[in-house]
Parts: sequence; structure tokens; C-alpha cells
Amino acid sequence: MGKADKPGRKIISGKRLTEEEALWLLKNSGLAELGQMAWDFARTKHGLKVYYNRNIHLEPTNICVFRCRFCSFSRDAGHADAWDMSRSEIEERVKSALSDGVTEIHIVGGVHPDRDLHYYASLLSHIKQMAPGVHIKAFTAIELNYMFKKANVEVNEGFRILKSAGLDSVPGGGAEIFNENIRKQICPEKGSAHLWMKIHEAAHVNGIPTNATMLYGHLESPEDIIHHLSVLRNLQDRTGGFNCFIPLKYRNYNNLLSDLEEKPWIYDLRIFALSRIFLDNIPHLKAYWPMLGKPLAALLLSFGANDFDGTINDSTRIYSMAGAEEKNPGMTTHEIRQIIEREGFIATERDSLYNELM
Ligand code: V47
Repeated sequence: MGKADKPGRKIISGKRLTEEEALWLLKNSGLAELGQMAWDFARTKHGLKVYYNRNIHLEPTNICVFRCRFCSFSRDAGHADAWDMSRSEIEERVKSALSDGVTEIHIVGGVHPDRDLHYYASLLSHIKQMAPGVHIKAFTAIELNYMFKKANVEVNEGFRILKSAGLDSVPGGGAEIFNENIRKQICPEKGSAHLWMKIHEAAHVNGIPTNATMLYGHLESPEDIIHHLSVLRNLQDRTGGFNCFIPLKYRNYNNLLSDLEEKPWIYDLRIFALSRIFLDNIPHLKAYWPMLGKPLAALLLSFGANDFDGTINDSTRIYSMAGAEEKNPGMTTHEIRQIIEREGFIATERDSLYNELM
């Protein structure tokens, strides 16, 4: 590509970037230029609003049949650090979340060898009975595929069962990076990119909105990043079912890829800004603070992110076990609002479908 500002001019005129232009920008654009485009794009879409919510994560178990090389969370049954919550333990957590006024419970965990669709449907019904007004966002595509297969239930039927048990939406995990060669190196046993897409498409077709993620900062190339974003943009053109995109920065503590250095924060800014301008059809971009740390998540609000995620209430271990700065992540809404407002934005509480709450 010739002129440095060619794709930039295209963005300003409201046209969609091609893969080639996006790749050029990711490789060649100055950070300020890329940041400015993402800023303009986000302001056009959301003004100065930045969203947050009141949520907890529930990680019922870290016992997992897979050994993804980037994962610091999974353990074999019987390991000293393995956990497997009982129903009453889960009940306690839901009760405490209710008394904290949460509006969302995000459930993900290890792919437990003994748990199938019926186990999880019963868990969802139980939680929904206790907390009928709370949105349940649950299970990565990889967990869903395993539980459907184990119960010998076809995907659409599986979603119908989970939806009637209380599933409201599906989180974005398990996407990692869609290039199959890299996937084989970082998570050889995990389902393919095609499988991840198939599950999300089926969720959308069954009226269940989902999120999408991308694990970056490990072995992937700039081409792999653009490929990943492009696959998501194409599916979104067909279904419109993605609410939010969440780039997840690879953290290197205590896993089988620990030899890889973490990328510097300047790379995070580029990934977020580029994602914002390329994914013109996915409304929200989340800076997930428990993974990134509060200062970096705050900075990313000026590079296209418009969602800070939530209060968390010290309920997730995936990222603290992987080396994230936040060892017991939790914030009050007051603290979240202060961070957002200090960066010059309008802190706006949302529900899980991005309706504003007063
Ligand atoms: O798929 C695991 C990632 C994901 C590491 O939908 C790691 O709102 C970095 O998807 N370094 C699960 N990342 C979490 C997830 C998520 C998180 C927050 C919000 C939402 C949402 C979804 O966590 C996994 C994997 O990509 N992950 N280990 C690690 N060492």
C-alpha cells in the first residue's frame, strides 16, 4: 500500500476496512494515528459513554479434560489445587451475589469429565429459581460442545434445553486464535475454530446472544489477528448475534507457554484500536480489567474500548492464576465509576444486553 494515510481516510469516510488494509494498519500505522481512528469510531458509536455492570463469575470447577498450553487454571482431579464446588457452595455464592445486587452471573470452568448437559441444565434451573431476575451468561463453546456430546444431544436441542433452564447468553471464551496451525501449538486438544463458530452460530440462530474473544500475544502473527477478526466479522454479518468483542492478553505465569514473554502494553493498545475499527458490526469492545489490570484497562478506554466489565467481587481465578496483577479482583461501582470518569468518560451502568440502568 502506498500512502500512509490511505486506510485512515477510508475509516473517516465511514467505509469498511478490507483485510489487506487492516493488516497494513496493524503493521505500519503510528500508534497515535491508529488510536485517533479508534477514538473517532467509538465516539461515533457510543459518544462518551463507557459501560460497566454488577456481576460475579462462578467457576464451579477447574478440573479439565484438556491441557491448553496457555492455561494456568486447569488441574487433574485429586491435585492439591483442584476444586469442584458442591451445590450448596454454589448456592452460598449465588445468595451472596444477590445480596450484593448483581445483575449477571458469568459461569465458566474446566471441562469436567463427568458433567453433561443435564447436570448443567439442572444447575442453571437451580440458580434461576434462586435469582430469577439475574442474567445468566454461561459456558464457553468448548464446554457446551463437550456437555452436548456427552449427553448425546444435538446442538440446537442442547441450546433449547439450556435456554429453558435459564441460559440467557454465552460468553466469548474458547475462541483463542482461529489459525489452526497456531491452535495446534497452543491448545492441541481443544475443538477447532470451525467448531467454535458452529456453536456460536447455533446460539445466535436459537436467539441466544454471545460474546467473542481473541487470545493474543503468544505465537500468532499479524496475519492471524486479521484472520481471526475477519472470521468474526463475517459471522456477525450473517447473524448479528455478537454483543461484544473482548481481546484477551496472554499472561504467562505457571503454564506450558511460560517461556513466552508477555507483550508490552503498546501492543495491547494497537490490538484494541485495530479491533475497534475493523469490527464495525460488533457494537461493544471490552477492556476486561481483571485480566489487564486497572491502569491498562483505563488507558484502553481511549483506544476504542467502551466497556469496563464489572464489579466481579473476587469471584474469578483464571487470570490471577495466570499472573494478572489483580490477585483478588473486585471493585465497588463507586471505584469503577471513578476510574471511568477520571479518563473523561460518562460512566454508565448496563445490564448484560447493554440496556442502560439508572
Ligand atoms: O478462552 C486462559 C483465556 C478465556 C489465559 O464473554 C487466558 O464477557 C490470557 O473468555 N492468559 C476465558 N488469557 C475467559 C473469557 C472471558 C473473560 C471475560 C469476559 C468474557 C465475556 C469472557 O480466558 C479462555 C482463554 O482465551 N485465558 N488462560 C492466559 N494464561
